[in-house]
Amino acid sequence: MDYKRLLVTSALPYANGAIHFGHLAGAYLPADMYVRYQRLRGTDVIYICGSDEHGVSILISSQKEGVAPQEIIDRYHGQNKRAFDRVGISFDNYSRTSLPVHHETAREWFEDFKNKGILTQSTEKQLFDPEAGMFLPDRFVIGTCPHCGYDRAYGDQCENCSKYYDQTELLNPKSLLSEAKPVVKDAQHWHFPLGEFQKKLEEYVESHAGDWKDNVLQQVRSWLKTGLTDRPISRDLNWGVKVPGEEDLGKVLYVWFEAVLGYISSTKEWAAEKGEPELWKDYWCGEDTRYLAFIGKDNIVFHCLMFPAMLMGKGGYVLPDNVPANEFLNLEGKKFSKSQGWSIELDEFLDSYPADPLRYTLAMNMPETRDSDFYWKDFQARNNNELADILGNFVNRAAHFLEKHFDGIVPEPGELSDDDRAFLNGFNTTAAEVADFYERFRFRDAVVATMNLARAANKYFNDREPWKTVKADPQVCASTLFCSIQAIYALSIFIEPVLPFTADKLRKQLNLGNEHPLTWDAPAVHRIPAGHKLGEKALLFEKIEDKIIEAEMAKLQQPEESSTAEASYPPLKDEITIDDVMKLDLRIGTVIEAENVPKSKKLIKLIVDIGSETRQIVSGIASAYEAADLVGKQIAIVANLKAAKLFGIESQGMLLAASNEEEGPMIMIPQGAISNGAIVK
Ligand code: B3M
Ligand code: ZN
Repeated sequence: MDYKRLLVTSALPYANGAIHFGHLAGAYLPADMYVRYQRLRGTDVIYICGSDEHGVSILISSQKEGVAPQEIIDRYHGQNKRAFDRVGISFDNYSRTSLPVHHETAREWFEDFKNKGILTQSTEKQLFDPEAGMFLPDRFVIGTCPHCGYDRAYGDQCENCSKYYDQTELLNPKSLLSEAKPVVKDAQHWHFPLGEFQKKLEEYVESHAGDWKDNVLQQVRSWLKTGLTDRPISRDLNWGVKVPGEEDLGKVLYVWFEAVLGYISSTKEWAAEKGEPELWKDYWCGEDTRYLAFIGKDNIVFHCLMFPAMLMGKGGYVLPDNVPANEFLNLEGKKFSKSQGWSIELDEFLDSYPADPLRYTLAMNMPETRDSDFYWKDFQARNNNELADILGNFVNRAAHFLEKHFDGIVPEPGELSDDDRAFLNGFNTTAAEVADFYERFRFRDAVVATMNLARAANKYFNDREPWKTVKADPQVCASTLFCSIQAIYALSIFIEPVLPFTADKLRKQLNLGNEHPLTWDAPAVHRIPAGHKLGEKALLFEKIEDKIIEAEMAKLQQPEESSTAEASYPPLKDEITIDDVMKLDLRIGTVIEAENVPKSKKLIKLIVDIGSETRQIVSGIASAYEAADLVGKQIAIVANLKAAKLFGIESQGMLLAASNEEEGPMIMIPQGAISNGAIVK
């Protein structure tokens, strides 16, 4: 698409918690890399974001902590804004939806829809808490999912099966406000007729079939296939943007209806602060604007259907040209969960480590097409073996050599050899390749291609052996150093989107002024001239020792005290094939002896007859079973598991049991008698 200016937004994080690595890898780092790349290209681009400060999630936090919602949003808005800044997310504006400019904008949009007759009003059944005396927002009611039977399902969507439903469909509903059983009552609400936009949205989505990511297209198409229906856009709450004309009725706009408009109000704030209050219109209403909305996968429907329909209904606004949604990032194989202590807070992390190695690690593991993980060990390896040993090493060697043999001054090169020229030409290739990856939102590939230049530079330096030519052929040595310095210059530009702090250090180290352009295409044409004196050497990356990483991992294993309250299960593991299942040899056996392991509160030692032989198995089930009660019971075991020692006692297999933090373990027992050795499959 040809365009004159670029508008980039990232999802507005709720101001009720600290942003963590998952958020960063999902919606902020990719957008920031993209925007930084575009700035280097000279594109007219603005990057807009802010805190989402309304909605029930804020109220829940305020209720949990027993403080006013305002206190919650003030705390987390400040904290998140600072954390984003520290990790180098380069917003042009980071606003907040509690500002008057946002309330005015949202109310104006609502009134415009109302005046145009787009909105409908209807009465619907809603759960009412007779004790608290109020209608219950979806997140304030819990019950059994009508689809899968999960018994801690919220009023709008089941966390277990992901299905959406109406809160009145919940079985055995319970108010989270008072524990009371809610009653069904009539409530009046405004609706946005999403269904009427079905056709236009289908055309819109299909016009992007060639350029939207598969995960996004698939989700949106399946929504369209199911058929879009009207969406209620008002809520009975006392926190949010008041519905115009109903200020006294305790009605506010549904948070999603107004939060997406936060992008626009944030842009208005940006323009006003620039002293050009009308400038926001160029970005939102100019036909030659390209709009990109970066989000995580849970926000797809709002950005690909709801918001576009609202923009269509308002008229004269640009629609998202792309919505490059990422999947989720997990932590060491498990979902991030602050309440379970399975999380790393960005702010805290940045107190101990610089931002760039984190940005690099997250970019290399970006959940672009499927969920991915942050592993501490991987972070260490990326920092030590890639950033320090490849990029840092090359820069150090070249700068050190230059200092030692050329007083830190770029030498006049001799006649360049084919190798030298090929090396310099390689910068063009890198520039083109990396650019292409960014344009296609392939961030990991972009970073790999960038680092390949650092790899090539190391190899070049090795192959040219300047430590030999410095005596044998000074002209050749001068050429090698001349080219190496050009490579540092090129790297300082190409790494900027992913390693902005390091890029800054490199520019300082190279002692670059404005005469050496900071643009994407510069390394292909511009050279740091002979005679230029370099600045002071910088330490680019510090290696991280094993014991530091081990300590970090140990911290993760100790959940906060409050953790058990909200037992939740890790996400399902990756799909496997029947062949994988067949590798397990599961057998039925009878317990013929059982005794507690001395000095252990948890372990019981069992002797199990599995037909062909007996096995000794040590199992952590003593909290739930008396050893004596187990004798004679049939159980299932993994029979081909390599033997291991537990508490110094050999265990030749593993017993199958179900458990979570509060319940169990519960041994898996066959429903009827079956002979020992029978295969479980
Ligand atoms: N605050 C939801 C979320 O953080 C929501 C995004 C709003 S984007 C307009 O996942
Ligand atoms: Zn369910």
